[in-house]
Amino acid sequence: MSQAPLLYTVEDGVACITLNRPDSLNSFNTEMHAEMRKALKAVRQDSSVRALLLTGNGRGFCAGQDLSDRSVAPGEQAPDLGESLEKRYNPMLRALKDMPFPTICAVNGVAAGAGANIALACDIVLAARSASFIQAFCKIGLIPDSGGTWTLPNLVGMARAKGLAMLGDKLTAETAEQWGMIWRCVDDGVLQEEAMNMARHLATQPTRGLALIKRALHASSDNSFNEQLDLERDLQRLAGRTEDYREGVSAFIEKRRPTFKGE
Ligand code: T3D
Repeated sequence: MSQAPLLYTVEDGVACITLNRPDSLNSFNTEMHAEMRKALKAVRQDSSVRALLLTGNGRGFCAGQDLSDRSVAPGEQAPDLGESLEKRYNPMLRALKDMPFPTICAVNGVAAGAGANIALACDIVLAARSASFIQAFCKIGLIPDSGGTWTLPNLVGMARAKGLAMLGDKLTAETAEQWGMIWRCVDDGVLQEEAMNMARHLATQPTRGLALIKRALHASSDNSFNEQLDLERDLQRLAGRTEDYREGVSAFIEKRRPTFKGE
């Protein structure tokens, strides 16, 4: 029996998706895309989930598209990659980006092609010290997808985004941290524990407030300062009406630890 291309668990308010095709560095084939779609739908519909952890099995995080599905014999028509993005990658990236709670990526090894940009689409990226990020697209004549052409300049600036995208060089996790591309790089042996601890912590925090933080930060690159002030006004109004805000203030006044319900 072939192994499941993706593992999915929910515990302590944390949904964990593990990419599980280690022999091909967890590259995406059609079956894995289908499983990912199902898992992201399940995460979104499970009201007990307040954080998502994404990671990979084996020595790689994800090597992007499975290229063994992409070789074209002479005379054969090339696959429509636009359709592939429209049907598979873009919905996945939108679903990840729009999760109404924090998404954490534990990059356990090389993250290449779409794999790099899927990781970088998560809210908080922790990487093993031995991990690396490669915008491998240019080496096979493609452009960075899975949001890379938006995410990279936003995270590291245009000069570095162009260098990464056009040279396709390997960026170590340590440099990624120094450049502000990821939150933190940690020793390999503690990556999964640290990522899970962070996910468990976030799953006990004011979930609706965290979702509003994401909305505000995501909107910032399209907004002027004045527009962003207006958005902050609107979102703070919503945050101020949550049960968790009430609880946060009460706990502060009563000098006790708050118990947030994500409501
Ligand atoms: O097509 C569309 O739908 C459009 C969307 C495109 C999105 C994309 O992601 S395009 C970019 C696709 N990805 C790549 O170009 C990366 C290809 N892989 C690599 O460059 C290297 O494997 C790595 C730099 C990631 C790692 O190198 P290394 O030396 O550590 O490992 P390796 O020996 O190359 O790979 C280990 C195995 O995984 C190997 O299989 P084998 O020889 O042990 O049987 C290799 O073939 C396999 N593998 C790695 N990446 C892929 C892959 N198999 C299929 N597809 C892959 N992407």
